[in-house]
Amino acid sequence: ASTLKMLEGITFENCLDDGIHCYQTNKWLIEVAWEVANKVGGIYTVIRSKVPTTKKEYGDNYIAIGPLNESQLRTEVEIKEPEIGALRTTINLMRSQGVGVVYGNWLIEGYPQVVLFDLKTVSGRLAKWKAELWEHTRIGIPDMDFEANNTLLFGFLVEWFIGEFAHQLGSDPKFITAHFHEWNVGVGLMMIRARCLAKIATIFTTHATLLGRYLCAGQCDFYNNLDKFNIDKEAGDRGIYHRYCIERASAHLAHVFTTVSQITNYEAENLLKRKPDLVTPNGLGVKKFSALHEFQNLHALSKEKINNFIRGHFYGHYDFDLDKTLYIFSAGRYEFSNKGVDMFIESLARLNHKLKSAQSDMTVIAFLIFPTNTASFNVESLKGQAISKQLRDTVHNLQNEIGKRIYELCLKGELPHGDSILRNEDLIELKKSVYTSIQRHGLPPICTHNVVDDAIDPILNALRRCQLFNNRYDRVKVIFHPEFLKSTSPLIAMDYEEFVRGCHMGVFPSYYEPWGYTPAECTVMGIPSITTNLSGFGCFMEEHITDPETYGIYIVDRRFKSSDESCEQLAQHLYDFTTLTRRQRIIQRNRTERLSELLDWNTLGIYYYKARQSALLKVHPDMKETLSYLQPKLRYDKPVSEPASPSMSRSSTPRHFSDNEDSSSEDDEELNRLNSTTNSERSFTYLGRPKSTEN
Ligand code: G6P
Ligand code: 1S3
Repeated sequence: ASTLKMLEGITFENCLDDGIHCYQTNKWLIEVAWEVANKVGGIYTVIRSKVPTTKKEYGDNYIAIGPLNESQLRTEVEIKEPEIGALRTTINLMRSQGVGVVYGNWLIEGYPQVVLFDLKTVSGRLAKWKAELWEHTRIGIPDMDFEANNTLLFGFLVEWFIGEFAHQLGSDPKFITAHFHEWNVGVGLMMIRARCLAKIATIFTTHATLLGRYLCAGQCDFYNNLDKFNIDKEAGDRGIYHRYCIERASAHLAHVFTTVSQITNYEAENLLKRKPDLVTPNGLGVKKFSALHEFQNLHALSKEKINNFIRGHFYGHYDFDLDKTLYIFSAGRYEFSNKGVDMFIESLARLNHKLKSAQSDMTVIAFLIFPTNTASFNVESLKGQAISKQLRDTVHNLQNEIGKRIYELCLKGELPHGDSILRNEDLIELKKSVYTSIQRHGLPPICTHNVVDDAIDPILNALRRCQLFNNRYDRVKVIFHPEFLKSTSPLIAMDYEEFVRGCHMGVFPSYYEPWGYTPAECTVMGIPSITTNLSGFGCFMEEHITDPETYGIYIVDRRFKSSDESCEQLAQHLYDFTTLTRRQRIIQRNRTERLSELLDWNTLGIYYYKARQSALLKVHPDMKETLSYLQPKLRYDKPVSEPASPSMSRSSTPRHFSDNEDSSSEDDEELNRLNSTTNSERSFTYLGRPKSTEN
């Protein structure tokens, strides 16, 4: 924020002026999401990472509400009782009516207060509330849709809570905003409006549309037909009409409707029939390092851990040079075509062919991390790790022994030679380990686990169809890890963040991706990534960066090209990446990491701020004069050392140098400059103008 202040005199913190006085103005924010203290997917990341910025504005007048998930409660929440006041009275009143309410602090940065409802305790009210929903909205929820029934119970509880809380705050002027995320909490918003709760400003944010997700998964030409779908019929055909109605009603009833990207903005306009008032892009809590090269060191450390796994996994076939090996990966919710896993695998096959034809000495190892049902670890994978560990231990012991022997000899004034250092019995010990490690029947496995539906698993079948079997002659090797990464795993003992840091590139060629946190996470860790112009993140980066490729953000065109052309473009990006020298990769990582500030909530929080102010204005038009508005303009120009028309290499890559080349180059200057640049000197602008100049 200090950068922004220096540059323009207007910062996110400036706009928090009324936030600083939120106690005096009685300003409250209640954020409602299914994923509050309940990790399911991307919305958890949105809420969690945004908390520190939100709390800057609201302090303890921020309350997050979610459903109680007992399996996560102990690790996510410190349970407490609220202090005396409106919140405590509200919770106690609900409890006295038999509602199970857990209050506490979410164990995340910012330590916000959370209210969680135990839906079991109100199941007896389902029929009554269903009837009431029908009365107000004519939306009927089928009995067998267990999930939708739960969303109904939750919605009624949220409305009850907010209504009571507003009442308990008393008759003084108060400014309450209730922000709802995604269709599954929409009933709460609908009931606030249906029961005409006065002066509650409501916001509905959709992170994807129900129909969009379903239609895309069905292999249709989604984007060219967005304005042509018979949406009621499509929803009915898929058995989600009632859910769709809740989503659409929530979007229409909210004072302010927002979504996470321009592409979903367009989708929502067509499928929900309301154009979002605002796009609220997703940010991240960016870790600030005191020295910029720190994240590069972390890359090297994490990569070494991956190297260890690879040595074991490819035992008996370990004939490639890890110094000339690149680790790329894709990861996420297992939606095969929506997340572009189909295209990734096809491009890997093409990359394999390109590398072989060019007789490249590079090896690419592609990890696919998509959880699905598994029976157990693959025995071959475990065996590989055990064998390499045994060899490592043998060598380590021997190393110690040899060290001692040399020391003993030297003490006696002798110099070590051949047999006196490495004895016959040592060689026998080594031979045993080496022979076990080279005797392998079959190829290194393409999957680390036994997948339950092996024969019909889409990833396994695509790998088989493309003949990516980890043969010696393959320059592209593949490893499907059908489970999220854990630091306690006997195979890849790393958590996700550590793993990403150790890789060279993340590849996310999504077809349906309203935002896409995975490439954003790569970016803030300084890891280049490939995404598409159908993902919210890809479009956002294209909009704000003059030449994204120079910053390690590759965007495949899946919108205006055929799948075959997109696949070729992806394979070419991957191939070009293999031609970079280590030096160029380091420079590129520095540039990628520079984009962190763009994705930081300290920057992007402004959009949520705007949404809240707009919603409050709708219910308190008298506030108008006191609000200041900003029009953020974020732009990253080409890196200074990037020539306007590159003399060598493709325009997207840092300039070409060999690893040994003399170091008096422009990119050296860039390396030095980057290593000494402080955050406040980065070429990042943020332009503001007051509300009065806006239309
Ligand atoms: C970081 C480290 C360097 C290391 C390099 C490897 O930049 O600071 O010491 O040589 O990573 O880069 P690579 O792209 O080959 O993994
Ligand atoms: C959604 O989660 P998903 O992976 O099902 O919400 C995320 C947070 O806004 C978003 O990043 C993602 O693209 C959406 O698809």
